[in-house]
Amino acid sequence: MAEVYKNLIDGQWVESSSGEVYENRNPANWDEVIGIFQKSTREDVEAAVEAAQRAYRKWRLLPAPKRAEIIFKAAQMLVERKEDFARDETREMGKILPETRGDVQEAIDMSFFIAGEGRRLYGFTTPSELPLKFQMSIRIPMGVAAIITPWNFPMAIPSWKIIPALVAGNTVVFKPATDTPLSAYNFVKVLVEAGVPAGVVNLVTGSGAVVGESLITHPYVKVISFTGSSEVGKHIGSKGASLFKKVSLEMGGKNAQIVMDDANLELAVDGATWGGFGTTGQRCTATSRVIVHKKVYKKFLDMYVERVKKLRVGNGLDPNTDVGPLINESQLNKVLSYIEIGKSEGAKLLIGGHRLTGGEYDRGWFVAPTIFADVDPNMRIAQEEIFGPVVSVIPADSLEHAIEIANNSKYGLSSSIYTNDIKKAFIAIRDIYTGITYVNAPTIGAEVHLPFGGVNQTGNGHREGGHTVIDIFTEWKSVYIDFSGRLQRAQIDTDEIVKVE
Ligand code: UN1
Repeated sequence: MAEVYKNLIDGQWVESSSGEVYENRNPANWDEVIGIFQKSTREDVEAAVEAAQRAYRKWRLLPAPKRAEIIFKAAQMLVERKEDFARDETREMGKILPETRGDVQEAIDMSFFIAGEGRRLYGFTTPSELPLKFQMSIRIPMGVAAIITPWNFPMAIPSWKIIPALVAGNTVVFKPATDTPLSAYNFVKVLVEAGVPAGVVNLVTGSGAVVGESLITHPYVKVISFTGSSEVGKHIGSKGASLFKKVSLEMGGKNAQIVMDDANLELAVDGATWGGFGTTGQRCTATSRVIVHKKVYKKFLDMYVERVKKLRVGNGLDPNTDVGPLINESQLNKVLSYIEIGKSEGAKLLIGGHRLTGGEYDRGWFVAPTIFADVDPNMRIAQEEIFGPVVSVIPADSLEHAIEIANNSKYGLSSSIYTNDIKKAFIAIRDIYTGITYVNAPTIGAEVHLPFGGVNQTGNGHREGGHTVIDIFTEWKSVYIDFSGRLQRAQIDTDEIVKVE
């Protein structure tokens, strides 16, 4: 019998008021039940938000370096449990072990990095226009943060949000993706064992429609941080705006890798293979368009197909596997339907293009790595996020043309250029409109201490990662301290200034 996992509310592991549960199954082998999780209700969310609101009163007053010490301890515990957590993650999410180790590592990196922020959380001072007056701007925490996360980075992405929220002095109600609740449980359990007090972090599993919706609309929730589809993000953004909540959204991508005629083609193929098919293409940073200079187009395609042919698809726990399954049946159907769309649009299918069947494949959601060539930049497969192992290759006449194609997107998360010409690299950095640009590296692989996020419909102006994430979870308060002993009027008593020695 699979283990039953509970919600965490006010420091207690509790069942949902619904009395209902759901099964979490392995996408590489759906006979395997990973665990049984709570199908939570509005009442559960209310209890969690109220607990977080109560806990906030004390947590915000604990000095930030002390809050950070707890996070530092959690980071050390994550290091100790990395291997077990990676295995759990591969079983529930499907991506290969080296990648799930990387996912846990990203949570470790974020925790150590933001634990350091506990002794910074910098504000600033600035001179006054009036004499004998001091002024500064400081950061203040906000209250209860609602954290809603996707299944593709089930420990890293929650850490990007929960850790800075806590160090900044907020309390948290966390709703993880229904497909990956075990990694959420593992992460939260570490926080509790590291010493995060009761009510400061609450975990409520269940659907977006019930749990997510009641969370984002709750009056006590001050800030919402969401990563997921642009469709859901649009809903959360507009709902949050109508309720005057701060909302940070991190959504889709249609990331392009440009390959110039002077590029190291071996390296460019490495990049397009890892960027396109790592995580089975299920990253918001995944390379889903490769824009290749016409002079090397044919050669690049030959080399790319040869390389992708060698990718071994299978269970992510098998050390021989390069590419795991898709997360669930609906993603499988979505990817297969985009492959049909590509064919009917007239793109040239070079490799893959079908579901894998036979043997272990029949028990999971496996699709062959797929490359379309001769893709027109306006085709749907070049415009819409597929979130699977499907790459569209597009020819370009020049650097300017390649950049124009790269920018022809409603998204704008990541991008990359392969070139050995420093001028071309800097022009690409200047002119590609995305939140991230790589030079001679794939579109995936952001590190936690740089701002992470995108332009256009990828985001709404916030940046996770880096010190910039602190802006999401704090408000600025400007403080003016007049020590002149008299009334001084800003903008009015301008002559007074002249009189002062
Ligand atoms: C995502 O794609 O949803 O930069 C997050 C990367 C990872 C994070 C990806 N560090 O590819």
